[in-house]
Amino acid sequence: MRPEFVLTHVASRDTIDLSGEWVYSKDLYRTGLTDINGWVAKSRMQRYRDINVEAEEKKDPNSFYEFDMQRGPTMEIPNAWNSVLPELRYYVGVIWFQKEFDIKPQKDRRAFIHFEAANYRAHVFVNGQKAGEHSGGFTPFAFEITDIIRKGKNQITVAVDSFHDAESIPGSITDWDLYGGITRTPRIVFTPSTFIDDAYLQLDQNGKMIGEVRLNGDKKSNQRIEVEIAGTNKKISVTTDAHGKASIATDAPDNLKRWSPEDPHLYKVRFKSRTDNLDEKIGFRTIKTRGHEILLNDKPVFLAGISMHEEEIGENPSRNMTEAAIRKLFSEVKQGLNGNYIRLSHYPHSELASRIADEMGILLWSEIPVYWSIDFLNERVLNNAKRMMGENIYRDRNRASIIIWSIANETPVADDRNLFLQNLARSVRNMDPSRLISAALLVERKDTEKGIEISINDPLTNSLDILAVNTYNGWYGDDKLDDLAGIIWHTPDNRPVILSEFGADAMAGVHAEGAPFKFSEEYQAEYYRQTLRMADNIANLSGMSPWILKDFRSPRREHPVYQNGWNRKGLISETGVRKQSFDVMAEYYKKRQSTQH
Ligand code: GCB
Repeated sequence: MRPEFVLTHVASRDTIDLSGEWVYSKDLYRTGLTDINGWVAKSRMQRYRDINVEAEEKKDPNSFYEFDMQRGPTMEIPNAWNSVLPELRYYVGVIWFQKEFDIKPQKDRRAFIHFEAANYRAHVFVNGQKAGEHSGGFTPFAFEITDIIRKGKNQITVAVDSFHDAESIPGSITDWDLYGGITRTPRIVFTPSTFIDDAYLQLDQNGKMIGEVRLNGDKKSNQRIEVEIAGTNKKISVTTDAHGKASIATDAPDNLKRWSPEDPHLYKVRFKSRTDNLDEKIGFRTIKTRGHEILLNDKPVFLAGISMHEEEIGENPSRNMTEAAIRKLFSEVKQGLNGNYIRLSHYPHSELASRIADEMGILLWSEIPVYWSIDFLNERVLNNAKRMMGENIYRDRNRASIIIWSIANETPVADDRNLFLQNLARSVRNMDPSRLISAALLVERKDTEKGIEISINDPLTNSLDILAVNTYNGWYGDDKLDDLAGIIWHTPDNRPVILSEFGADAMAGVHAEGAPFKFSEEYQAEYYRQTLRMADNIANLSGMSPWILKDFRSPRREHPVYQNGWNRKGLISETGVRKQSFDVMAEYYKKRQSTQH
């Protein structure tokens, strides 16, 4: 499941950042990709051709084109097109993007085109030639273009298709915005001809240092690799095998300072080979479970968290998550809510987000969008899911902040689904045995003479380290807020349980004078108070990530007074205004903190 090119810490490489203005062209019927009969597209439609249409038209009066990727409108990249123009708000289909860039050739240097993310499928062409294709909207991909590039002007063209078909992950209906486009940074990346493609170093669950280095190129085998951890006197030296791989398994340096939310210490780590060096900043911590407890550096930790979509604060977000935008949201969690944990929902967020969490001392859950219903019987879908997890894991396995890989959200129990997810869990454990595996599960509810009883009855639990559940009593369904504190939860004591979601909509500024009504801030705040009373009665609860930090765009939410395309379960509004429930959570976590020490 390892991507062909990992390009660990790609931003530290010699790169050309392709962010900025790109020309674009809509192509609802995909005529630039295929003809009406499914054959190769008509040449007058092929947006990726290595030509200047205006010049061609001048040269030959009989020339005929139905596109022009030089004189078209432009769009700022990275960006989701849905927010850029009102007519693209609900556009689902292909948009072509093109940009030119200059290259000075250098001997013995390889070149790649790398995208941090494009939603959902990307067809990539360089100088008129196909470089590759990728599906999955939230993980990076790269293609080698060493033999396609030329001296001087080069041209890159990408068809981004936001349509989700029967094999897509997620499927076609979600509770978040469609957000098509090149949503994270695209780059040209240069490397030596044999380079360090993949390098990681972490502590395993027992505090031993483990890692791996992979070289790519002609001279990959039998090279000495040295790893330096600045400020320690540890010397690690390993040699690559015939596949260019070297594994690390050694004692941690004496006095190694452990990374934690209270003291997020990062070491400068340098991986050195004869042909290439790679610099990383890495925190070292252990994460494991003991019975119902989660142990961070061998001490029980309560995950005081919140869920978050990848959407910046503002009236018209476009998934353009700059460093400042991420820091603003993360500070609301760490400083505002007194939290130590974020559920990055419902898909892998950017590499930058997990790097900033490393720096700020925030624990993370990262998941792929195996969400609601997908085709669990289809082996290609399973392979897609494994590949996506791989792209996330190989990108982020140096991040101390990430402690949980989650494989699914609210997938109804059924044989096909169980087999699919058990298989996926095994694959994740093989790829990364040092972290914990979870999934957001549905619960079983029974009304008995004792009252409302909730239990987790899911065969998947045996494959998981942490049981996470989403619960919405008091918002969805008929339960009253007064019922919540009395709900009886049955949880196993051999595994930690966390509440991966609970929440209620409220529109900031809407207040109830008398009895709280749904969508008022008072109702949401009371919902939080009562749900927290319920949570305090759940034996062995090890953490929570209420739904959600900020109101977010969702085409499913169209109440004309309160929603208008926004899911309003945020503790802050889309423009960052804190609702009453924000203070309820902040107080709760403050109290939790003071009882933990
Ligand atoms: C859920 C989903 C989440 C939704 C949320 C809601 O259970 O996991 O994606 O947005 O409920 O607001 O209903």
